[in-house]
Amino acid sequence: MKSYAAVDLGASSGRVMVGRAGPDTLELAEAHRFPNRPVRVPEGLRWDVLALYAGVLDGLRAAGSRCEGRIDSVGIDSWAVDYGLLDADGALLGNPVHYRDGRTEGVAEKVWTTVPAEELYAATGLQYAPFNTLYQLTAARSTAQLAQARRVLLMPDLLAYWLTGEQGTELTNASTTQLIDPRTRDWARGVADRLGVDLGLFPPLRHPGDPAGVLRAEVLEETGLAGPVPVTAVASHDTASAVAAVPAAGERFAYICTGTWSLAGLELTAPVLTEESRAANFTNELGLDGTVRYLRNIMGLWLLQECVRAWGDPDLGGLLREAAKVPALRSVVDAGDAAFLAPGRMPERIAQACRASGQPVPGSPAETTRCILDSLALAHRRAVADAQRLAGHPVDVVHIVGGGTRNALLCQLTADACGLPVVAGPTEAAALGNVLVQARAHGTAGDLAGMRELLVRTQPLTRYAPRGGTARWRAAEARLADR
Ligand code: LFR
Repeated sequence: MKSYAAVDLGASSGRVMVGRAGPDTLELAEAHRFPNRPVRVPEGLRWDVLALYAGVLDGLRAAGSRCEGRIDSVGIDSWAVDYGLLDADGALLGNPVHYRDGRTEGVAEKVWTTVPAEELYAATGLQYAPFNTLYQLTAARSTAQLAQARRVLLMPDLLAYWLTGEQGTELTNASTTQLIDPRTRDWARGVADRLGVDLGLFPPLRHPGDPAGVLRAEVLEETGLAGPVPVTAVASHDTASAVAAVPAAGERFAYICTGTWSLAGLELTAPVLTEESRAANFTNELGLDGTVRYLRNIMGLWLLQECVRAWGDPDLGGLLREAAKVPALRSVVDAGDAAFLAPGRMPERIAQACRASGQPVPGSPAETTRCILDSLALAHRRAVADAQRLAGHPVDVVHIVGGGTRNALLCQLTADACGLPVVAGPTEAAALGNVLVQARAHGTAGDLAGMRELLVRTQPLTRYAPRGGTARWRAAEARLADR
């Protein structure tokens, strides 16, 4: 059996996991977890990428000590869209900008005066989100840093570069830039030309499973690993790795990758580029093996994380138990609303959204928590239903993967709201998808269907049956739509 290190970086924490995979085995253990704390400096909100890299090195050392210093490969996945700029010497220019930074406000509207939103969608299939890399690069246009930049590296590609000295642009993550054509799975050169984006700044595309270099000698020394250790490109967008690890049998399934975000949708074989799909703000991101991740971004547990932070970090278990006792569906907010994107004052912002829509204003933390979970379940219901309709692809089951699988109330409410059975698990889906792609590249895992069979056989899954009462969810949905 081989051992793989999966570096999985989320918006609030990073982890290095050790995965062991064989024909009938798939095990995952956490070697190291570290916080990912964005920092607000006078210029705006930035990622502390050096702290992340230090966490990765610590994690590789911890991973090695679990495997007598022998790791067969390393793979890196992270959140999407963000990037670092390198100068002509290959040195990083400044801290990467956080996608929740305000610099992209109003930028999309300016871009659309050159390439109308409809054309942009038809060419790239990407949802509107203010932080798409295209808008970030446009916002950075007149900055000294971009003028000096000779390279753009997406976050996992930047860390891989520091580990190996080699540069590439991994495709699944590149598909979130709004500069990729999901039909050709190559750069959308026409769009880039019209918008003055220099695609030459990106190193060549690489695909999940491609070799991405070997750990540099200094990295081996610092981590105590025995070389050579190859780095393998995985589906480096965390959501792409998580979708690869959805333990589905067959094709009639929807998934919700839960964590800071809820990414809810379908796995398709071709993008849906219709005007109706654009209006519903569905995205066509690229997945493993020619698949398309047709999904909607929903604010996700970010809403709760930000409230919990504002409340001074009370015990989450207790809060959820209290929230379960609060009457259902008293007030709901639109969990897809970009108004909730920026950090800060979340309980007040949720209260304000309820007040403005003439609903009871949640008072206690338990009531606010209930409002958030009901709103998320409702947004899950809408996304699963809209995706099926827009793609003409019916489903019988909803898979929930990621951190939200630990939240039994959210899983049950999602089953109730969707009126479909929910299968929850695995929690560490992104890390498992990361490991499986490495295992396949190194000869110990099968195709996507084979990977999923292995997941079904090896991972603990929890099932939630819908408890009825879909009419109440339908009514809540109509109420929200009316406002
Ligand atoms: C989830 C995720 C989403 C992406 C958002 C911002 O971690 O990668 O898929 O839309 O973060 O990058």
